[in-house]
Amino acid sequence: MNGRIDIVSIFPDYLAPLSLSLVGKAREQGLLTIDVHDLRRWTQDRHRTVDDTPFGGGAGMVMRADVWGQALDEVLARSDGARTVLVPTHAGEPFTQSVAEELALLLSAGGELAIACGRYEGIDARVGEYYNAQPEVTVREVSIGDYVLGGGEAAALVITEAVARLLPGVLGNPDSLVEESHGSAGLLEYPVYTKPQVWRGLRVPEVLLSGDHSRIARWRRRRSVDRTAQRRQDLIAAHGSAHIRTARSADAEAVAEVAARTFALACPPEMPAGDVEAFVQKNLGADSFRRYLRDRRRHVLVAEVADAIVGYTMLVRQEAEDAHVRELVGAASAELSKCYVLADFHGHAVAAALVHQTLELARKYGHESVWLGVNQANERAQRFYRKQGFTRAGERTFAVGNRTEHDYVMTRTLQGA
Ligand code: JBK
Repeated sequence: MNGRIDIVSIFPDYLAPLSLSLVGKAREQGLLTIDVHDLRRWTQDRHRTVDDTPFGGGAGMVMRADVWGQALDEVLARSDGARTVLVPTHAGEPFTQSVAEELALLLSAGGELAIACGRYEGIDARVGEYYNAQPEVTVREVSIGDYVLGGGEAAALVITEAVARLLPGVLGNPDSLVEESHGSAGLLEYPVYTKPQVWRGLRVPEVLLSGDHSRIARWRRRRSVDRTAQRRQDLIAAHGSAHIRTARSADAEAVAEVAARTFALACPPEMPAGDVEAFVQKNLGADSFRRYLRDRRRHVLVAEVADAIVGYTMLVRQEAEDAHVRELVGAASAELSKCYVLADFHGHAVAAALVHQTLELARKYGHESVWLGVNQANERAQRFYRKQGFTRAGERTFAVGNRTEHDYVMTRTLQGA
């Protein structure tokens, strides 16, 4: 059924863009009816007054309940059944995609949406209270964002566009709706590219030209998750805890990428970048991980957020090669050889969940303890491992390039791990 939106404003011309583009086309095709009304039509006095000074004092003016009452009585009488009155206001509940979906559902079921655009300091609060108490009328105060506007009109444009494009038949290609509501839900979009392949010396990422659809999907997911983590930590938190699982051979590239991005974080700041890079190339490339993943004495766990790998651990279940370490930790100790989490996911309990599962695994394999080496300069990591129950057992040296790095050896017994 065809939806209907009535918008009431003292600046009806402000809503003129609703004749353009997607919404304009939907109206032309009869998929949606939008009527814009001038609030002053319902004023009684010669000056067509819509506002007055606030009771209790204070700056600015408040829109009068009697004028709004006349307007909404008439507008809401045009339909029966379910009606929602939206009042865009800075003080409203967040207007989100899920609110847009609810409203689209209301409209496609033949319900009516009225949008009351306030100006000045807002509308007398009794208006919302009164209409919300009417049977089959719901009043919702909504905010499109945490910034100050001059009135509700710009918000009404935003809301109308967000709702209209969800109505059946409005979008030419409903695939984009399906994509929005599935896998990528709650993540920001990945970056997109089109021709030309090289523009001002900038190339389109090679993977997008590869024709390898699963690699492309993984790359896009990775970029979505990275962007979301960089720009919207709130959305990452809403995804809940990371999912921990054993890595499989197909994960080698993704784990290597996390390794390359995190290894430098664990190195002392004065270490030459070339040494870090060479170490990553030699020990942390996709080929190394393919080898690690085949090695039965090694066990790699990965942490995923929204299906992208954001951290990993590697448990090495063999006696320590370094005789000095072997003496410190004993022969029955397994090595937590790697524990890395992308910087944007620190503080999300990802590392703690990884370590917990890794210790659990070592215990199941029958090890008495787990040991690790951590750079003496990396206090953040030491603090983290202490919190996970590791204590300092001694020191060791460790070669990266031509430099000798000084590590602490930390251990944790597995009783009750
Ligand atoms: C704001 O919907 N809003 O977000 C809104 C409506 C009217 C005035 C405002 O300042 N933010």
